[in-house]
Amino acid sequence: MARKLIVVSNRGPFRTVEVAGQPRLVRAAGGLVAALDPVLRARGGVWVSAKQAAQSDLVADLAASDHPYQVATVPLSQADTDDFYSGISNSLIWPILHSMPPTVRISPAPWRAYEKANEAFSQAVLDSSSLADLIWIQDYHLMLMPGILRAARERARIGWFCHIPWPGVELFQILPWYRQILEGVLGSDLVGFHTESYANNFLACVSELMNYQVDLARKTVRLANGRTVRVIVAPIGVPVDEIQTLAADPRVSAYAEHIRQSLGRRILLGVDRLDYTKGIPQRLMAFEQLLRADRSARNRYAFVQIMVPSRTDVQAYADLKQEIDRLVGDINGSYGRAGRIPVQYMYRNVPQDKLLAHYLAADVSLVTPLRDGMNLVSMEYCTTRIHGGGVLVLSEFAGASEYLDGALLVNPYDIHNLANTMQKALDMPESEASDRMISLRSAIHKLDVHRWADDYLGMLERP
Ligand code: ADQ
Repeated sequence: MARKLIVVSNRGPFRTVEVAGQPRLVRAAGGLVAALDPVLRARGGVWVSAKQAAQSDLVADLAASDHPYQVATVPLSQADTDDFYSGISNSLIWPILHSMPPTVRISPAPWRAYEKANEAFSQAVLDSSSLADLIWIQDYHLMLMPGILRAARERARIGWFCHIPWPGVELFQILPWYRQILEGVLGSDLVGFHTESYANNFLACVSELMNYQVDLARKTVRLANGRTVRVIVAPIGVPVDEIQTLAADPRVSAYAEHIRQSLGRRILLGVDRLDYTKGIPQRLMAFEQLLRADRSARNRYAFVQIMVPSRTDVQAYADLKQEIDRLVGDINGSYGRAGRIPVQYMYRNVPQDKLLAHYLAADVSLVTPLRDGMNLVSMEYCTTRIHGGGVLVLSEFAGASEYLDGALLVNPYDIHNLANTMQKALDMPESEASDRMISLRSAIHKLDVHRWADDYLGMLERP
């Protein structure tokens, strides 16, 4: 019998919204939830995550319902959450792992909150699991957890997966706690990354900063106590069948048609969490160049940017929102007229069927992050193109660019080239777009998220 799966991540599968004055749980946005929710639905298990305000009773109701997997929550104080989540994880670790060193000062106080949070998550897992279970820890918020669990349960099967990039040694060691972090991650049996270069960067950090034997060819680390940690490249994908089924729903295609009719122009689409790694201002500046270069462009093209609010309590995110608002205002002020607004901009969570309708409606998908672990939006776009067509413009700094043959690759820092690539995508002959999409869709099928989980968990299960 398959072992029970315990998935652990900071954010869980739900967020709370208010409907008619009552709190209600809906699926959270973001790549990690988009990937793991279908896996747990198919396989069952427990998802352990931080308790969000107002969620506890609703989660208890879920336990009593026929939800396909269990949900357990870890209570953290508001002060610890602020320091652990916003202070350390999202203000320091996130930018450094994306090779974007922060300008904030590193102070010793919040690190204790990161340790405490990792201890609290570990205790919750120890309380709700047995030695036979597979424990799969997700992402950079919980890098100490494998080490804490290992100290408590020497023979547990523990995996850790990094959803974001791993930088080179010189950047990683900016984090004053780099030893503790590496020691923590190495509590795992299996460490996973999206790409070869992230895995190699991690091994280089272990090799240069720790006193352990690293075998670069085999991707293993031998610890002082003789235990071996395996490092693997396990590129994530999207739930292909689920997305295709939804994309084929006539209500979704009718809504896509409605979007096309109401805009009445060819559509370029951006879909992102609002994050400075996603390159949204650069994309807007490139669109502005395209409009500036050709007076007729404003009548022919519309740019739809959908952004989900994210980390609003971190200053850099609030600043970015202002910058984007200003850019959108400038472009629409300069090039728009009644009924012909160049940039249509939504800043909210969009339900999945509506999101897929936008993918279906879009002639060009602009996925141009400055750096991105993988990027699921690029794959969601190609998965919805069940009738072929559509062009993907993809940053060469997204992990996905290593797998998605058929995309038009761009350097998102080079605004001029980005504008030219947008134009090239819009002008691409149908036969070329169709050939490229065939190649992209073949890559997407190989990257299916269920295959990703099966491969990873299969390896974690084997000692
Ligand atoms: P993210 O940084 O969140 O994920 P991404 O992989 O693109 O980035 O996933 C974003 C998800 O949010 C997609 O499923 C998208 O559909 C959804 N989304 C975006 N805007 C939305 C909106 N307005 N409303 C509703 N949903 C919206 C992290 C890493 C990535 C990595 C994933 C998975 O940063 O590099 O690919 O984890 O490992």
